[in-house]
Amino acid sequence: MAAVTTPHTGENGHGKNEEKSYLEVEKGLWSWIYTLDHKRIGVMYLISVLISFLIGGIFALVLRVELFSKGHTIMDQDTYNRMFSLHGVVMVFLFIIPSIPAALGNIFLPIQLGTKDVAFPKLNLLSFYIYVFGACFGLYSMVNGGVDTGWTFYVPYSSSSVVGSQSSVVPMTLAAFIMGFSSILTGVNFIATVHKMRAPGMSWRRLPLFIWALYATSVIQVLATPVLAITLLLLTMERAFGLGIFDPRLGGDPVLYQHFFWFYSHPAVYIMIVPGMGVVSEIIATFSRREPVGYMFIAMSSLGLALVGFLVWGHHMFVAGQSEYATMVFSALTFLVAIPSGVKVFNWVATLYKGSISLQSPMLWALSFIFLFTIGGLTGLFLGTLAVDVHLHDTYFVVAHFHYVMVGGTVMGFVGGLHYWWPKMTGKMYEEKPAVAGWALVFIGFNVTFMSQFVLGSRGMPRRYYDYLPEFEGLHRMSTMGSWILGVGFVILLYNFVQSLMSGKKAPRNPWGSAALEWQTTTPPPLYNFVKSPVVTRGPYEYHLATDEELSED
Ligand code: HEM
Ligand SMILES: [Cu+2]
Repeated sequence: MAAVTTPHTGENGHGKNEEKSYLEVEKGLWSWIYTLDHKRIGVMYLISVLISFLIGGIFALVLRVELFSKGHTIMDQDTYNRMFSLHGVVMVFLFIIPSIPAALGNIFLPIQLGTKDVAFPKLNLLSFYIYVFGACFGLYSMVNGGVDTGWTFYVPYSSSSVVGSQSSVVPMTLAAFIMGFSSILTGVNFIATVHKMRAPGMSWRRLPLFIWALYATSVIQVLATPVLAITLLLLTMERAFGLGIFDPRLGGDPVLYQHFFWFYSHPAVYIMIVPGMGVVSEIIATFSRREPVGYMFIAMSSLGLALVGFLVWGHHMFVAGQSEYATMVFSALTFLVAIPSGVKVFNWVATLYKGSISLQSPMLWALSFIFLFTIGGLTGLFLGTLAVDVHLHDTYFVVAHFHYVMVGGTVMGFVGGLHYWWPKMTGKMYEEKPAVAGWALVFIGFNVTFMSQFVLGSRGMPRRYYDYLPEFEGLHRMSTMGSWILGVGFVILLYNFVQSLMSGKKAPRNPWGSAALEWQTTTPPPLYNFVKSPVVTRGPYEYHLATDEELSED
């Protein structure tokens, strides 16, 4: 990458401090707590979301143990309800929504843009602390009785303290409310950064696909999250003062709650998946050593998903008492999602075709993403088909579908991105063999866990049930055993990362031979990302210009 100092960035590139890596310029806890460096903030997010993933994952494993055999296995019904609600809330609000944008995005968006930091570094730190503050409310409600409403907080169950739920709905919805602000602020920051902070020569057509994905995600975060915030605020007021907005006993309308909730939460599915798609686009280009086929199509389909994501929320309410006309329109609109999704999958596959593929661990995750997300997406079409959904609604088919999208999509993208960028972030290499072993176990375990749930659901096993009929026991056992394989896979991955931090080999500047900008700076990057501010003279995937000489200079 041609990197020369430009006159107006003179303060960058002087003195020894600028050449030290961001991990070394300052030491000690306070230098992290007060840091305004986007990379350090990203690392703090990364640690937080990994802790959340661990908590949510333990809940998942415990849930599956309860379902291993019918009847009472290890817990009573109420505890089960709390467990699956907490699993859902933690996974959605504390883990997958912030995972890629706030952790990996924070670290790599400015570097990929060739700039020193995000547009508003203080706002960035504030978003992190808002996230932590919100998460603390969540943790408080977990130890204070938990919630048993499901992660959707559907009314009247959540609004009524007389019927049903006696649980900590208020602190938990406040947690989601507060974390929403963190999400909005990160979105605003990224949008401003992409518009205003690009390095000279970094035109829109040269933006890495990860940036396009984060940009589309940020638009959704800014537009949709306020709706959730207001909904949860109304719910809290309803619960505290008996307002009667949603609760039918007070003259409210529970379907109204569902409209509000899904007007955020369907777009939120794209907050989860679009960044994963961005990561996958980067990995596929690097490990096929090829410019992505249909670069602009991949970029624009991210914006397309962001747009149609706003039009389909009613598919969650086909059987909730929505008008028949509305159900038909939402069903038809839902199929539109297939277009941008299909565009992406076709372009990735076309990139792989004739690419010179190297099957290193990040690539394994990217390929799994394509495979599993395709299954998740196609089964979404089943659920979007009115007549089929009447049968499948609220069965395990839905549970399997959204796990294929959220775990098969987002988590694969996140873990793949973690392997891809790990050397750049930490300056250390991990071992490839355990990385592949961990991947294999996660991939197999995941399919055993959730493929069986498609079958369970299509045979009529309802979701969120503590107990089931004897004929479902075999498949439930299979699912639970799959979750153990999955769990072991993640433990190996974690072990490998920890091992790499303690005794990993030093990472070279560009271990994968990528042409993209973030690999051209030193490893780990210096405080302001580049010792000399770069001037971009070509696109991020133009491999023919990355000469052997460039690739070997470390
Ligand atoms: C890593 C990302 C994951 C995310 C984002 C996620 C998300 C969710 C959500 C939102 C729910 C709530 C479902 C509902 O509304 O009823 C849920 C339920 C559930 N999840 Fe996960 N999950 C993840 C991983 C896992 C894993 C790895 C397992 C198994 C080992 C698992 C097992 C379950 C089970 C058993 C339920 C309860 C199903 C029910 O009773 O209806 N999840 N998950
Ligand atoms: Cu939806």
